[in-house]
Amino acid sequence: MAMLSFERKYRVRGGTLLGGDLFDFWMGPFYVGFFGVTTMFFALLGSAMIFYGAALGDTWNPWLINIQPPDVSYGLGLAPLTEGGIWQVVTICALGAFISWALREVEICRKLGMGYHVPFAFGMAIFAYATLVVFRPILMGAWGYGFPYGIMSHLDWVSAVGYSHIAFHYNPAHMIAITFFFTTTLALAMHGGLILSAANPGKGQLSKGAEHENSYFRDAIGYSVGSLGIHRLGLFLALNAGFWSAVCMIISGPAWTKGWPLWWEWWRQMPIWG
Ligand code: 07D
Ligand code: 07D
Ligand code: U10
Repeated sequence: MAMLSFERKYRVRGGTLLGGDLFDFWMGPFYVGFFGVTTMFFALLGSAMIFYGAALGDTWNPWLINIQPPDVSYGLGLAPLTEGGIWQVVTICALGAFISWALREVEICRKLGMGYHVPFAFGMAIFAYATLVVFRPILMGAWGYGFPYGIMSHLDWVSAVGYSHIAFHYNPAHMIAITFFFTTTLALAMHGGLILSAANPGKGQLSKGAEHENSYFRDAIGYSVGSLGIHRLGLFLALNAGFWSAVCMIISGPAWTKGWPLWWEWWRQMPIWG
């Protein structure tokens, strides 16, 4: 891919966390770095294991390929490759690749003299994934509680875990997470809409700037959070969506085994009802 005119200026040496100068170079548009090599290593090995698992299975239909975790009877031990061991290797590779990718993002931030907000945000997604396939299974005593790797099979798992708690919508942390997800899309739609409306006011009219943007929301809702503020708010909302998702699952099983509607009994039992 052609190099953009400004790219040469920003392709600076240093800022690496590991490997010093060894992998401090670019391939086409991509920065490589030590963690680019480890990302590739884990991603290729993990994908190869998924193909191996698919070859042992009975379908090449991409929607139906399914890599199952071990049976819960294996507890927290290692399982033979064909009985869930492949899932265990894929999980290690996935975590290796995701964490490597986050560290490669950190190196790029350091080169550019920027804050670590983007890798931190990706870290929240990794944290949610690790909650589902590492922390929760450890607390429940078996790798078998992780989700299976397959496009349709992982949906079946979500559904089954949901119904095993009767009505998952009654999980209070699930409610908080969903509210943060919905608020994130609302905020992005408002921000995208506002910026485009100021930049593209219509043929023959001058583009508007921050003062118009602030005035719009002061007129409409009495307050404007500001140009920097909306980005802080967006990151805050999105990080919370991931965080409360992790919370809603770490409590489902390890802390609460009954149906979620029952959890609300504390409300009915309050002495104030007489
Ligand atoms: C748009 C960025 C691009 C990423 C994409 C995903 C793969 C998987 C692997 C065949 C927003 C690339 C997909 C690499 C191929 C194999 C073995 C991100 C964008 C396009 N899910 N999920 C999807 C993953 C979980 C749930 C789609 C991953 C949890 C529901 C895609 C993980 C729970 C629905 C997918 C993961 C859960 C989906 C679209 C990891 C709770 C849908 C994803 C590693 C979080 C939707 C058929 C997307 C769908 C969907 C991938 C975990 C629930 C296949 C990689 C266990 C309810 N999930 N998912 O756009 O259509 O994300 O499913 O944790 O309805 Mg899922
Ligand atoms: C885990 C993804 C991490 C991804 C990573 C990156 C690659 C690279 C490469 C493209 C967390 C992967 C990258 C592979 C790809 C290239 C090149 C994100 C993760 C690290 N629910 N529910 C949630 C709603 C119901 C249930 C979360 C809504 C039912 C269970 C969210 C509804 C029952 C679980 C959410 C609804 C039920 C959840 C998901 C509505 C089923 C979870 C977001 C409207 C009968 C999961 C931590 C998330 C969770 C989860 C929303 C309904 C069950 C808050 C809106 C009632 C079992 N649900 N749900 O977590 O919390 O993202 O996971 O009905 O496990 Mg729910
Ligand atoms: C935002 C923004 C903003 C912008 C923006 C954006 C947010 C206001 C200024 C950005 C937003 C967009 C562009 C919008 C679209 C984005 C989305 C909808 C999000 C979803 C994104 C996607 C779906 C795209 C995903 C694509 C990816 C992740 C790229 C895939 C890349 C690769 C596979 C290569 C990765 C490169 C690596 C790891 C390092 C370099 C490596 C190579 C080039 C390969 C060669 C390999 C090696 C040198 C290593 C050798 C390998 C070894 C040793 C392995 C050995 C293996 C064995 C098995 C033995 O706010 O501002 O605008 O634009």
